Amino acid sequence: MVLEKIEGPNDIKKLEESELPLLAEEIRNFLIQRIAEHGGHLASNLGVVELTMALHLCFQLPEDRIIWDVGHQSYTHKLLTGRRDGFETLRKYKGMSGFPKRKESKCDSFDTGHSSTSISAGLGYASAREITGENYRVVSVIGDGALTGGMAWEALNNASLLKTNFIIVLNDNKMSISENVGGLSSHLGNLRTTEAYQGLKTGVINSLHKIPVYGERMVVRIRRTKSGIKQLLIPGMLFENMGITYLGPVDGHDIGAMMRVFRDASKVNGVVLVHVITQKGKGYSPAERHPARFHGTEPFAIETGLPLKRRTTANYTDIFSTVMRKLGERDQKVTAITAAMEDGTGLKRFHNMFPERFFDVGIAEGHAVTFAAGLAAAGLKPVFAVYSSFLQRAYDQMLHDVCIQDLPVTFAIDRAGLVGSDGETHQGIFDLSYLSSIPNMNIMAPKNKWELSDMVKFAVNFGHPIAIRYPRGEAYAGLKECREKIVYGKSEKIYEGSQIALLAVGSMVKIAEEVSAGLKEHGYDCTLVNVRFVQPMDQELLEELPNGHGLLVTMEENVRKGGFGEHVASYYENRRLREIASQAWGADIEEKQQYQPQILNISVPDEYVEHGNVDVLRKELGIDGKSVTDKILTVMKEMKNGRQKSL
Ligand SMILES: Cc1ncc(C[n+]2csc(CCOP(=O)(O)OP(=O)(O)O)c2C)c(N)n1
Repeated sequence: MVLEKIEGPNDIKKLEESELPLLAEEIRNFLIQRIAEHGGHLASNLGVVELTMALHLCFQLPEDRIIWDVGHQSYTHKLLTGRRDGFETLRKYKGMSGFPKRKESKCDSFDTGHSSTSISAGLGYASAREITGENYRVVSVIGDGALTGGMAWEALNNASLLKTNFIIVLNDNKMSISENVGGLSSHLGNLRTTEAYQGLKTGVINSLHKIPVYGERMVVRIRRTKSGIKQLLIPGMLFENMGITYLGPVDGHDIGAMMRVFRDASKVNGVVLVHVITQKGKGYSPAERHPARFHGTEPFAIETGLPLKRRTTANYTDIFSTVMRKLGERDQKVTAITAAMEDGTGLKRFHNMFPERFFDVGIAEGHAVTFAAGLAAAGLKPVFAVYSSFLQRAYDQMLHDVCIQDLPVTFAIDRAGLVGSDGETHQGIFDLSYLSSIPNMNIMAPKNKWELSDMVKFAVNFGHPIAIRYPRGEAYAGLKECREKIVYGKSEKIYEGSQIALLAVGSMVKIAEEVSAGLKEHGYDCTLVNVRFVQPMDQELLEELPNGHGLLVTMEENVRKGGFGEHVASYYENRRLREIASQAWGADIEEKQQYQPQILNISVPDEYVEHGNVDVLRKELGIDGKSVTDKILTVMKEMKNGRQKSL
């Protein structure tokens, strides 16, 4: 096996040229086998096998810096830097990450996961190098999908100003997760069809070189003239006009051709963009035929490409998809927006049925939100379906463009809570915090699949900014009988007990049922509240609960800071302070204070949560049913002994 000769960085350089095609084949087989077993990003990785090999052959790691945009395509890079064994634990808890991680290897220069950051980070490295006087080369590898993100263009604009030596490799496979969209994609399409251009340019320059003295000068002049012959041959040389040297297009499965271009690129002064054409899913026909399905995949059977576990139950995305279709039929004003996640967010059916009311804006979450604000200001009912962690990108747009104007935009926030194997960059554990800090933003979370449906219907006709956050995976089908009408700002009491009240947000209702059953075995009869509205909170309920409940337990799949539990705690604390401040209470203060309930916040700790199976993570973080039950029992014991825990 040639692959076994690769024990660490730069070992690939020791191979014979004739061994390289074999290595590419072995890498592909290895990736297919491991991803079929563990799941992961397949199609993007199969597409960049030769590209990664060529980079590793031309550059010196870890001295030179390679930055992978999104980072989901870095598996070959991991293999070539001595992490073959890591694939046994790929994306498992405490195992190897599916993304580049600086703490995992010196050859990973920058942690990624969200799109369109690589040019900014690479430019930062290149500029730092000028200041520190070091001599490494910097290469950012960005896909055509990631290049639709605004931040990439902010970085290109800046790069052309800074003029530092910096190589950008554009990995163009015509695909984002689904087909790439927009003007940039058409522009790249034009460039792709000009393969003849590269040959012609090289041909002209070679011939000129042969002319003594004058030829040399003409070559220099052509190279210096920004427009040069390229301008004559290619309309709209976007990159060249920005002061960025454009090289390519080059076949991304031809190692020799890429090595020649990368060596040329290393000699260019300033910023150079190498346009590499690859095929997503290359070498595995199911992935070649269905690159979107194999972008990120669960374990599958290699022979057929079919998932090992057939899904028999609906997930929340399916429920959202169905309700959007129904709403689209009923109301012409309902419009749907995605930032390059048509499949992942369940908008494909809406797209097929109402193409004129569907918008894929590219990987551009910030733009998507302001675009939705525009639609809403013009009288439509936009729904932006987005993953919780990607919406972090659009905080200001939500605040500045939607909420200040109180515009009726619905945010359908999928993958809220722990997402599992994609790890820290993708966990949706901050949305309750960032959303609840924005005035005019309303926030809901459904306990089960019927409630998600009811909430989406409620939201599109609500007339103000509103977010619904729901988790990845199977939609809870329990508690079907609890389907109280959604009333603005009101929680739902599922059952009433005494002593302990569980206030559970969304996905935690199911866990709260388990906790409640566990506590019953210890003689406690709980009240279970489905919070429904995290913002505004149900203040009437908060006033009522302390009567008869010594302990209130808030439960959420969000970090503690800025989460629901903290808001509840601060509600009672403010009430207490108000009481103290109020002269009216006079001698009653002591007595009133006794009504302050004891609160236990169950939440994700205030830290980044690494990759791993969601059930494993819940246990590790202490938010699974058993851990919560044990914590409550401990607090109850302490309360009985008269030792109250602080909030
Ligand atoms: C901010 C953000 N939004 C959405 C995503 C989800 N996402 C991951 S990869 C990807 C497509 C990237 O396409 P491209 O850059 O062309 O890479 P390819 O997979 O085609 O190699 C998307 C939309 C993300 N990672 N980050």
